[in-house]
This record gives sequence, C-alpha cells and structure tokens, in this order.
Amino acid sequence: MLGTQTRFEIEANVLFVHSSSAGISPSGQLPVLEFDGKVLIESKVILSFVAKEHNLAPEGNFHQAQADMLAGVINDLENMLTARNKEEDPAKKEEALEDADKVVIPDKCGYFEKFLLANSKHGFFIGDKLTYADIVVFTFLNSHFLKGKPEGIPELLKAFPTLSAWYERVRTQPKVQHWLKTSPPDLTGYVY
Ligand SMILES: N[C@@H](CCC(=O)N[C@@H](CS)C(=O)NCC(=O)O)C(=O)O
Repeated sequence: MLGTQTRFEIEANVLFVHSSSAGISPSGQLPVLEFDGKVLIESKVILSFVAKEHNLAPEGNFHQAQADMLAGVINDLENMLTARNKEEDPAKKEEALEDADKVVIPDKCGYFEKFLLANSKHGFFIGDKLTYADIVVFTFLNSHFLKGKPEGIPELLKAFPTLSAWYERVRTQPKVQHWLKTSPPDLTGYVY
C-alpha cells in the first residue's frame, strides 16, 4: 500500500521496504529493497538480485539472461495491464482489459509453451530446478487469474498442456504452497 511502511524480514541482512513516504526510494516508486544500508529499485532487478542471494538463479550468464528475458516479458504484461486499467472511459477500459485476457496474455502463454518445449528438460523453465524465471511467470499467472489462490489452475492455461503441467509443478512445490497459504498477497485493486 502506498504511503505506509511495511518491512518483511527475509534474512538478517535483507529487508523489503514498501514505502514511498519514508523517502527510501530514490525514484519515489515501489518496490524498494534495502540491503546493507543501500537501496535497489525496479521489481525485476530486485527479483534477480534476491534470487541470486538465495540460490534461486539459473547457472551461467546465458541462462540468467533467459530468466531476465522472461521477467521482461512479464514486466511488459504488467505495464500493459496498468496502462489499460487507467483508461477513464469504463466501456473502453472493459474492452481493453478483456482484450488483455483473451488476446495479449494468451499470446504470451503460447510463447511460454514454446519456450518450455524448446528448453525445459526437467519441468522448469531453465535448468533442473525452480528459479526466479518460474517464480516470476507463476506469480503473474496466479495473481492475475486466481488472485493468489493456492489451489487450481487458470482456465486459460488449459489450452497449453506443457504450460499447465509446469504451472501445476510450480504450484505444488512445498515452499510455493507454504507461501501461498501463509502470506497470500493482498491484491485488492490490482490488475495483476
Ligand atoms: N518499473 C517499475 C515500476 C514501479 C511502479 O510503477 N511502482 C508503483 C507501485 S506498483 C509506484 O510506485 N507508483 C507510485 C509512483 O509512481 O509514484 C518496477 O517494476 O518496479
């Protein structure tokens, strides 16, 4: 929530700070990560940094670039939804958001399906373990379509069998289930 300050301690020296009013964010935007007294902004930069700190990054520069590429695709979808949600004409807004759900996001799901078919040998987007590539795509699909629910699968994914199986695999990871059940995101008013 903008204007209030919340800290979630992840490790002794890693704190998430959601606050623009505290003046910690150099750009005034959220989220902000404070680490060892210094700050990082930009959600996907924070994501890859925290992942690297916690053994959730793929091995090697090329695989990390692939993870950043997937995070960039999600970032574009988030920006698209934010922009369409700001449309002031209610009818145009509804049409634009419906187009997002029926055309733009399914198109990207087709890309994720192809990416998995071409790259995934172990059931995850990259390499043989869960990485931030899986986390960023899963979190987007789960929060946008299922509003953080730990059960089920977004209806849209049923047209993409490999992506569906991947979603189920990520969803049932014990730590993902624990996170969804114990810290469900507050998505009130969010379009993603
Ligand atoms: N590209 C940035 C976008 C950040 C952003 O738009 N943050 C919003 C909240 S979700 C914000 O701080 N809005 C208030 C503002 O821009 O002043 C990221 O991914 O972190």
